[in-house]
Amino acid sequence: MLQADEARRPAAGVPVSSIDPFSIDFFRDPHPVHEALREAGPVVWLEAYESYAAARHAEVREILGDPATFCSRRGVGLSDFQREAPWRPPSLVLERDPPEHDRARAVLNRALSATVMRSLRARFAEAAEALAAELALRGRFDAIADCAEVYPMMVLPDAVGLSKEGREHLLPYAATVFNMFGPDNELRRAALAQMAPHVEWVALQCKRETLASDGIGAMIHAAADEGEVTRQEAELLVRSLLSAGFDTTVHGVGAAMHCLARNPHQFAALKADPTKARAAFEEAVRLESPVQTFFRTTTRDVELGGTPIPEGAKVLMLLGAANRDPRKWPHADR
Ligand code: OVV
Repeated sequence: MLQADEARRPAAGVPVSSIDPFSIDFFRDPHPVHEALREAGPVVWLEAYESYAAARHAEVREILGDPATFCSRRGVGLSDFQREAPWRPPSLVLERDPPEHDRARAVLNRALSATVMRSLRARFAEAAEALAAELALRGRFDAIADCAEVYPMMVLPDAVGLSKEGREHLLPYAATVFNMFGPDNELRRAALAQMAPHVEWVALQCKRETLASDGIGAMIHAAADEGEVTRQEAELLVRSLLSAGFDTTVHGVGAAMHCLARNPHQFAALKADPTKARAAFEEAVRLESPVQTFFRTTTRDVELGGTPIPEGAKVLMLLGAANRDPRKWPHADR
């Protein structure tokens, strides 16, 4: 059992940091702070949040590979669902651990299978060509507002089978979900203050009656017809697509454009050999980490990178820092 004051300070010798990885100032230029946290040690104590943090690749991998010890079901934000009620019913994939996670994940995997992706490919490619042609005509454009935020909206809502009305709720909803993972700061309070209409629209979109009969949403509901999940679970799985499918895609496309714009030689190499597109995208996602952080909660006393961590502790994985760990990649920033 966790002693109240045991959770409030780390074991002797654990590096302590006063850095706030959820402040606007930090987001402006996270890389020097990531480096400082990586170099401080394998595990760092974040004074501001009384939680542990891992910024190196090896420890982040260890955490991600051991869900029995570093669990998701107590929430992957700062809030511990065992102490505080979650702001929405927990996600069946994000906020669950094996084996429950795998049952829900299997339903999503089928709805997002290679076969389904192949059936979408022509439409997705046509939309990409049309947008690229239009942007090329303009000559100059904002890669985020005019491309990264536009393209997913051209293809994903139709693929899921959402109603035409109200799609402007999607990106604000996703931003809400991600800001709610953080501490009680300005960003989270702003998310809380404006979320109601987005939450309401998304809940309605998750219903079988609202979804088109030939989309990815309907495929998820078909698993409820088979008794594999309940109707309510099917709705929550559709909600996962609407929570995690849009904003991450915007940031993935945005990361790729950002990296190619800043590395003209790499852009030229890609144009010379377009078969490298997949590798280039993966590398952009490594460099910019569209999802920057998630927490886990310890289910037992454990040692991580030689640091003892008590049961019931929040451990922040700094995915963006781990993705640029020179211990893993000698030229991690390149
Ligand atoms: C990976 C991720 C991020 C945000 C939300 C969800 C998943 C979800 O399942 O709702």
